[in-house]
Amino acid sequence: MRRAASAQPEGRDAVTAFVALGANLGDAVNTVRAALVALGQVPGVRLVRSSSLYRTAPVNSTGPDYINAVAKVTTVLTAPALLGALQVIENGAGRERPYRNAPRTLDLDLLLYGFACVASPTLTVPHPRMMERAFVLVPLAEIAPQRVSTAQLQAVADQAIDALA
Ligand code: PH2
Ligand code: MG
Ligand code: MG
Repeated sequence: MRRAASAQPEGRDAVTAFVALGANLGDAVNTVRAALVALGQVPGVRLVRSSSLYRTAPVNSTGPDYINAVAKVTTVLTAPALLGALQVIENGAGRERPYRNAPRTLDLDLLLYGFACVASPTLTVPHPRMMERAFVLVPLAEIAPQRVSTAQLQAVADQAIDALA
């Protein structure tokens, strides 16, 4: 059945997507909180839910502990357009990319875009390393338990992760 024309001005059905947030330079807690607000203010994006903030040790990275979280959004943007919006927010937080997995003021990764699989030179969805990382799976399971299995959580159970009080 076709939707009423006014329900979706862009003419696209909204897709549920999940975004991972991480930061370990500067005031990481405030940066992640501000990024959640900024995400919800992107035209064509609605912030539906955000996980708790978690403190995690760097994984294949260096520097202070990370603050991590996951956000659930609905969006009428395409996956590449959503990725572009995430990069604008990262850059606004002063993100620099001196080398792979360098400590960072803010990292926003597109984890899941509906149930789509995307494999382009600039974007891979589902995120190729998400299943290896407690700092992604634990907050994702908090807000979308149906998207993470018990076995997947078990596989990362050795990685320390603490919800912030
Ligand atoms: N991000 C990385 C590499 N390592 N470790 C933690 N704890 N949290 C992160 O967000 C993180 C990481 C690459 O994006
Ligand atoms: Mg990342
Ligand atoms: Mg990234």
